[in-house]
Amino acid sequence: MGVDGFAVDLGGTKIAAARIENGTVAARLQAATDPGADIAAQIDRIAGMLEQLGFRHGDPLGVAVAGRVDATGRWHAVNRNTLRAISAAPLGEMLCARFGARSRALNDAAAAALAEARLGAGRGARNFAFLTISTGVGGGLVLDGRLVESRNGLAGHVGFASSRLAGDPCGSGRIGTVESVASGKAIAAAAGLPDGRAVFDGGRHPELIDRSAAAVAALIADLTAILGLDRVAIGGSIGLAAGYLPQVLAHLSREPDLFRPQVVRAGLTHDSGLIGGLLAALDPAPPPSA
Ligand code: BMX
Repeated sequence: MGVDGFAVDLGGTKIAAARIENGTVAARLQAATDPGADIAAQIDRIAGMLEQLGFRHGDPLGVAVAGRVDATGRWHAVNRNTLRAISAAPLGEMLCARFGARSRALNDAAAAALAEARLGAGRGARNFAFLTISTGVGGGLVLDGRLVESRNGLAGHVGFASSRLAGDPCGSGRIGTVESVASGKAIAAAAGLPDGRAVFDGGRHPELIDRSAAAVAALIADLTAILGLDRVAIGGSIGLAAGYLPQVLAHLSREPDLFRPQVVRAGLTHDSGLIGGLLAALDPAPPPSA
């Protein structure tokens, strides 16, 4: 069965929509995410983009979203500062009603992990993690070829683990998370700039980029201690920015060998979430058992 259909990747900063043919993006649209929009407005935005791409009701559709999607298909922001109007929203149900029964929603980083494990940088790795350093810090864990999921949709949200480099409140309600120092939003807030990429592009505040890389390196070592990771792929607008991965590797090199898995760039780069969303729609794993 070919990987053919449509996908949407709704992140905290941008929405991408794509027509996918034989596992690669054939056409792609992108727009800014409205962080204050409710689910109806988010779905209307998605519908407009899909229509431009030639989507027809009933076509396979994967929708990868920032936030957690629980086993009932309800969508919840974990970082409530990123998506302010999304709480227990009936995403699965509304997607099926609007776009047909072959639509499927899941977390964006989990989708990307699935794509990287099957078709990208994770191929051949037994215990694999994908990390996105973007608006937030997201993750997906694929152990023995199976995506780690939980009924509440929280599994893989590694950005909300604690960091010794952090101490400020996080939009998740925790204090001192990896996301609160390493994400694009955290870097931008510390620099007083509109977004993390502006910090990169301006070449200012290298200490903030370095702190992000150090926090991500420590997270990788922690996850390796817990899960025995063989390989980690790094994606996301910050994760894929020139010079970022070498800084993560430099910090990771100070860890003992035992806690240093192979760390590489996401092979599918900015398309991981899109391709993973469609993979999930084409082969919907049964919801996690109770
Ligand atoms: C946050 C969280 C995750 C998401 C990650 C990356 C929200 C709204 N988001 O940790 O669900 O996977 O950010 O999201 O709770 P992105 O917007 O950077 O792609």
